[in-house]
Amino acid sequence: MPQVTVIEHLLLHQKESPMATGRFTRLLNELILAAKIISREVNKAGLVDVLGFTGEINVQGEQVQKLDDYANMVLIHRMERAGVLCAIASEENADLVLIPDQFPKGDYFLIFDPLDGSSNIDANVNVGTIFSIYRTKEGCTGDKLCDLLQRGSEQVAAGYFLYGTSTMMVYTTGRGVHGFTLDPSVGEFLLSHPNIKTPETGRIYSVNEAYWDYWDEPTREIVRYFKGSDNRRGQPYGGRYIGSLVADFHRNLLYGGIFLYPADHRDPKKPKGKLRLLCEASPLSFVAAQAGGAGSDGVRDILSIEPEELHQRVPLFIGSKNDVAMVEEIYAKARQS
Ligand code: AFP
Repeated sequence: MPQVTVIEHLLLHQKESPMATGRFTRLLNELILAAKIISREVNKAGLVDVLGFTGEINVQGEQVQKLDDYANMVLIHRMERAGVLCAIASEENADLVLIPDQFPKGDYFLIFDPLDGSSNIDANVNVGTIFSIYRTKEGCTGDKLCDLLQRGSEQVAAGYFLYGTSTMMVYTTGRGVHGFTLDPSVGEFLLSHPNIKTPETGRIYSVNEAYWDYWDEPTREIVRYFKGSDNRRGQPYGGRYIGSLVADFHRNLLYGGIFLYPADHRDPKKPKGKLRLLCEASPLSFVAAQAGGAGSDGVRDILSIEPEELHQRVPLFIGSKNDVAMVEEIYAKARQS
């Protein structure tokens, strides 16, 4: 079987993809290199002193794990030198990461979650890097947030690296979703999952049901729908929840299903749920949509939401199209009654 790398794939489809400019290819190359370095560290996590906490608290008020810190540092170090970015934003940094004056700037804006699911690292559970890429508007200097923030529908590319049984890269430039698996013997991501399509109706629901008491009645009705037998399948969906969004999302993308992280109405810390619009919900919703699925906050398509702040949180219902539509339908009925 001919083996195709990510960059070859991008270049082969250059005609369909206006993204395959030299600058975008460079951006992707640097991102891939950073992910390979992170993957190498994640893979030896049990062997060297990289597990546990650094003792610091990040912008989300969470303890920073050493590997989070490392992944963030590798990404920033590589990407600020790439010469193609106008600014960078990370889940781990409160403010924009500006491109230092000694490096050339470009016209892309990169947002990432360096190591999603990191609270699972010590248990050897799959974690991942989620990324989202925008082109900046003309005249943007990269130091004003208001010039950089755009709706998810404006993303030029998005995807994730999953550090699991093998390391994978799944991404879209708006022309389908493609998955590549890292072959450690050659050090390249090779095309393994061309043109991923997710089933229109899934068979898995993924939610942290421990929050049942914190949900409003329509949210409980939604979860009852998936776990009961009075649904489109005529039988309960299988319950699967890793607690590592990128891993839960990836499994559901391949098998069909829905991931839910609703608003916690009684938790003042999470009035909009826990997940972040820009570095988690938007990029994964772009991937889901390109695979034939959808992402919603229960009312609107995630990709249509106008961001107001860098670390904005949003309720997230993402996965198979019909399952996400059912969530919106139940919330809409509840609003009318
Ligand atoms: P960490 O990066 O702190 O592990 O958080 C992971 C995450 O943001 C996302 O990956 C999970 O889906 C979600 O949190 C799990 O949250 P709960 O523990 O509240 O279910």
